[in-house]
Amino acid sequence: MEDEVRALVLELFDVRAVKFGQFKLKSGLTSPVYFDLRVIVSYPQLLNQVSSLLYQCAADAGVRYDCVCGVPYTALPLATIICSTKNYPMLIRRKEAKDYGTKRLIEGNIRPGDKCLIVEDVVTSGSSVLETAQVLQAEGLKVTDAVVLLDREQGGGAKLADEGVTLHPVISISTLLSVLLSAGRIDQEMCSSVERFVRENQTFRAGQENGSVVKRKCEELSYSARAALPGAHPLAARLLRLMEQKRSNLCVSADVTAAAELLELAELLGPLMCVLKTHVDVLQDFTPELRDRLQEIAHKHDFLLFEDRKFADIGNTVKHQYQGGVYQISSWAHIVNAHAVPGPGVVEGLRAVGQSLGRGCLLIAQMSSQGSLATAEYTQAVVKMAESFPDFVFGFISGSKISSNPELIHMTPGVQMQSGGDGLGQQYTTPEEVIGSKGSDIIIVGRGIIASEDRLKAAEEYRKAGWEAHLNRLSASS
Ligand code: 5BU
Repeated sequence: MEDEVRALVLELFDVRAVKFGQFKLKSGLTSPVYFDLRVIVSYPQLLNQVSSLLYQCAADAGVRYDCVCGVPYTALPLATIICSTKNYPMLIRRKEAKDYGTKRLIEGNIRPGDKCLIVEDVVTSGSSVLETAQVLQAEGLKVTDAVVLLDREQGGGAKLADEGVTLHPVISISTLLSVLLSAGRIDQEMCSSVERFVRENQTFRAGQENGSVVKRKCEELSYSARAALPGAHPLAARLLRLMEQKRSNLCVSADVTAAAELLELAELLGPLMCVLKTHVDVLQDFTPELRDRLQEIAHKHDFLLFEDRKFADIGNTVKHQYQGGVYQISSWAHIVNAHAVPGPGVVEGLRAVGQSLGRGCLLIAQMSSQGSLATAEYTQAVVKMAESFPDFVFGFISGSKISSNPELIHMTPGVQMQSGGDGLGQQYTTPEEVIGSKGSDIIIVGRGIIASEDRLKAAEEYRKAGWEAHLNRLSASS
């Protein structure tokens, strides 16, 4: 297969499926190499050649399977050719977020218990393959192997192995570089620059500690390191910086009904929190002066204001709800949140108002309440939606870390010192669990503080618990 791989690398270079230069990636990073394998559909022979090598790669590794599924979209024609020439049944994974909930996620004849081989064009972090594997597994299929044309060797193989999926690459980036270098298509300088990029942009690695395999996510960075990432939203960067300075990942949910009490809380707890979360529509005496005072106190104690409005309408309506009405939320709240249920229009409407004001939005990917209808597929679709609005969406409301992108912030409600519930569906998890085990960034605490006799003391206890859990997580990953 070696000669065939060599010939294929040169061909991919010649049709510009592999490019060298300076490319801005979705993550905000600038990469010296870029793979655009979509172009191969224009070259039927190349398409056949790639498919045949993918099939051969699985065969050489002794992988046995009953059906094949390509990761949408570039790998779809590759999986089709393998299935049609080698006589395997194919499954198609739907990717359209708008279809979640109403249409099947997998098309084709699913026979639970069958083993499905995943086909992919390029693997970086492994998350697309993993998502497809999880959707297939949710339908009762077994997924243990994936074949990929090109492995960027940035940690995807290790991440997938960690999840029980073995990755079989036809071409690794090191092979690609050495073939192109020896054929004179790139020079040593370019080769070294790509090697450095790969080394410095690892997304996952597994290490040995005390004889047991310990998972280490390389994105386990301090808040200030995350603030300095090139793709961080300015509001996220500001929040991460102030969290580090104040040693606080505590968001206080000030669910009170009197304006004076809200201001009192903001003043009292200001030094301890990074965010003050409000529900202004439960106040019986909201006034424009309250807005101004809140902003002054937020400025004085350096925290952000988050109106937990949970927008969930069409773009045009949320635009008015955000900007106008009695509360004029966009004029004072640094952060708002939105349900993804209406589709991307809800974010587009909010962004039209908030982006120029430097505001940011969190998408609600999971809720803390019992019986929440947010399924794993829904949450995945929300992550995708967030990724498509990096200039406005800077994170999630979720129970745990749902995106490995360190530029995105996870905030978790339903936090109290003791786990349990409130009798109305709320479910509580402890700060240690939320930050330490679930990998979230910020704890949102309401009644744990507000219903306490000594609010200041309670807030300090939550701040300390959240901060220590963060420090422990950092030291466990270093
Ligand atoms: P609690 O008193 O800590 O239970 O208050 C939690 C706050 O977080 C409250 O304002 C809720 O409206 C808010 N919240 C939540 O509890 N769960 C969710 O999934 C979301 C918001 Br989204």
